Amino acid sequence: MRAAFIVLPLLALAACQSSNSSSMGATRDMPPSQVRTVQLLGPNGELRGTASLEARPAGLRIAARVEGLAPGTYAIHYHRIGLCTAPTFDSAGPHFNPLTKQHGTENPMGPHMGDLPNIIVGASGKGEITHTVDGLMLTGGPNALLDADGAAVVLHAGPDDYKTDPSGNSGKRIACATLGA
Ligand SMILES: [Cu+2]
Repeated sequence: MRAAFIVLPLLALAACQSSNSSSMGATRDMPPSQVRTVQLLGPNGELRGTASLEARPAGLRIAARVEGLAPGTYAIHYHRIGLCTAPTFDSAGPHFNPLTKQHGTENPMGPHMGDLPNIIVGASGKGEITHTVDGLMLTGGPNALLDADGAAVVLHAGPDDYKTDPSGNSGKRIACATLGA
């Protein structure tokens, strides 16, 4: 029952975005779905990128873009709490991990549902990923990212090694986006 109240405004949001998000492939060839676009902000509120999340039947798809970064490899994850308090963003808590696994797609005891592939940033200072986490939902069910305390998308200073629990040795948190409940 609770999901019904949440889905309606999201459908309106998805409709608004369909006119200008074709490059993200967010709504093409699909029934209306839950889409959310959020901004990744640094410790001083500077824009570091955007993330568009789309709930699909198979799972949750993310299309994330970053900009204004030094060339390198940057970890990005879903974290458990929808609170981005600068400058450390520790407020976002650990990775979203409803199945109580260890971290990393290369960890035999992993991965977290919040684990995502690294973003590679080239000389332009920009980078992007698209990725779907199977079984992850925005709302509804035990694996819903948007539980009572929401969730966050967090960008890290370094690469995720995909195996070191609990955070892939990915370094400090350099940008954060709140996903409200
Ligand atoms: Cu993280």
